[in-house]
Amino acid sequence: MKLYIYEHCPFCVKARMIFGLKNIPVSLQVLMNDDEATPIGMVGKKVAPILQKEDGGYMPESMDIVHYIDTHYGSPLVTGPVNPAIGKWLEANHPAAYPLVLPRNVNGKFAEFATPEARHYFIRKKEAASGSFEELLAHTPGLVKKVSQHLRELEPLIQQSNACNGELSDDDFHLFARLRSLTIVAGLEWPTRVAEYRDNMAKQTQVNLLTSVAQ
Ligand SMILES: N[C@@H](CCC(=O)N[C@@H](CS)C(=O)NCC(=O)O)C(=O)O
Repeated sequence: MKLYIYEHCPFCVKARMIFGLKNIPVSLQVLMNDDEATPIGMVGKKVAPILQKEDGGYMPESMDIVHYIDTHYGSPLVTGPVNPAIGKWLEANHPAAYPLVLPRNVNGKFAEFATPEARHYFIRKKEAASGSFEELLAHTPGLVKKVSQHLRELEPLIQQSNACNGELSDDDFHLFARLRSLTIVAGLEWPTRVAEYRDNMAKQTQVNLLTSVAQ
């Protein structure tokens, strides 16, 4: 199977996680960020992730990919209940996390931005929607404080370092994808239990953290 991804993309992380967790071989293919033709040719829109299944068919939507792989390859692993408090935390954290992560992505040495055209495509598109990256970066100190506070609030919600609710659930895909994105931000304070969960999930899922390119 082949999984088309962007390396910075949290939705792609969710799809990558299930392959790592189940130790299922998959070939990761990074799309250039300005390549519209390839994804449109596969699923009719410019989006990642896209799974090319063993039968040759294409499947978009990260959580559809997670559930498809989980139920079709070996015994299902994602069997635990979700905790609405995790969903609420993710929602409350997004407005502060997004403007911290977004402008840092272009300096993260990701393969999808390897050409100037691909990098400029991303900057143009995202700045049109969210404002200039320079302005977003200027808000760093306040946003780092806010997200560090969010991480403190998250700590008591994490029950185990291998499954936030004690048994692997959809929450782990959404939560680890967010925490992995946040590792590109330098200067965040990570409480011990949250850091243990982040590091253990990275190991179990075989998805790299972004600490080495943190800014
Ligand atoms: N609901 C989709 C969302 C996927 C998504 O929004 N992916 C982003 C990349 S992070 C994308 O492809 N955006 C279009 C673009 O980059 O031009 C999923 O869960 O897979």
